Amino acid sequence: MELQKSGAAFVRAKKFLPGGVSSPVRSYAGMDCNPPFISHAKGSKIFDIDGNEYVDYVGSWGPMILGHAHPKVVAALQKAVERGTSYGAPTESETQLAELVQKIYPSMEVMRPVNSGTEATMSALRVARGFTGRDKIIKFVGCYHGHADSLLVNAGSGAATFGTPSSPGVTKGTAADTIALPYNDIDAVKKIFDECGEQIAAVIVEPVAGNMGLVPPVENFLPGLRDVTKKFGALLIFDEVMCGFRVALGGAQEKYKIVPDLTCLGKIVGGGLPCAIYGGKEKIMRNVSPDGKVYQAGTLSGNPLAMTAGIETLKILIDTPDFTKKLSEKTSALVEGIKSAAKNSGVEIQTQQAGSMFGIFFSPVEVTNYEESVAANQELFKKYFLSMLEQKIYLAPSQFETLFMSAAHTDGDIQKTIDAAKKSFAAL
Ligand code: KE4
Repeated sequence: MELQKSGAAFVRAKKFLPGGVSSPVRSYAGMDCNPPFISHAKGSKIFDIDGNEYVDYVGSWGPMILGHAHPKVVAALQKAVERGTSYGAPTESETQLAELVQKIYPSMEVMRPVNSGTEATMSALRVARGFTGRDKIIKFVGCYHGHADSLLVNAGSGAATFGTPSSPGVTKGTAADTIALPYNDIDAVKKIFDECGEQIAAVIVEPVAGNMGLVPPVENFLPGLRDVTKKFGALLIFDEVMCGFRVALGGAQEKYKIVPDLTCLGKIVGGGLPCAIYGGKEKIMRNVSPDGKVYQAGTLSGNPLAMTAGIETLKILIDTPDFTKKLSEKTSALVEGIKSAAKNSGVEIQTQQAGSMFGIFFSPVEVTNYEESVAANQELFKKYFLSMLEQKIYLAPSQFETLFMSAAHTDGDIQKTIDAAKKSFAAL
């Protein structure tokens, strides 16, 4: 596959940027191939600077649920940009986006726009600690909530432990306040609460995990988290940055009928521009400055262009009849096709789907946590990934990511992807 111009661009980029990228996963590290440099994208397609066209299932890691460059979003942005790009002052667009979000996420009684999922989760944790006056937080091994210090912490796999930093630069002191537990293990959570529940400010969870590959919650997990946090006065934070708007329009909290205390949204909520939102119960969020003492601020928070893209995107999600249902059905058609392609080639895979999120593990057993995800066959994953890329199917270059369907993907795209998977499995 012709990637000459991308190769040269990668060499130049590495002179200026760590790994030649603006975010690590884009570097294709470990995939024995350079990343295509992208020139543009439209609908379900993404195009690199060597002129290759791919069917795109990364969708900018989730935001592009409508497909790239949706005409209504583009038109709204073109108008908005002529009115200026940033004011650093209140605009009605922030309120308009908040009203749309609250329609879909009624638990978000009060909310604040920020610029990334990292900012949303970092701020939600600060509010939880400020509101409860407690220091410790619980997260789950394999869940990713952005790169805030207290969340870059992982336990030893499979056991409850006080976290150790998973990145240099995160201090032992910071890590000591983060407890990392195995995902889907409600007993481990109850045990820790019995030991030190009165010190725990919050449990933060990806209610449908997408950062260890796609791992849905087992039946008793989310209700168990809701019960134990209520019992000990800790807050339950749903990080729906990735699964929001995808597992259901109202996210995991709608699908599983759980009301969290705080919710973090990102990606789709900004329609592909830098925007995320954290929010929740009024009595908690009124502690955020300037109403309360928990400080959080941002020069570009509520940026009018990001609000415009988010508003246009959410309006389409809300106004299009059965949007989420149809997208899930399209995703199922692809997943079923991939599953039967693997079966016919005698390749053992586990397919996962949650609404319009999907993924596969090269594993003979179902994957329910990080330890089982790590045990999947990474070598086979790499061969599959490279073969699909060669056939112009653009997938995430990591076993620990999730793939995304968009409204722009056609039946032709899906058939092409299934045919490519058949060839890839046969070549394994
Ligand atoms: P950002 O700071 O990247 O906007 O959001 C952080 C974040 C928070 N919560 C969840 C559940 C997330 O999935 C993310 C970010 N997701 C990754 C993809 N696994 C973003 C891609 C990247 O890091 O480049």
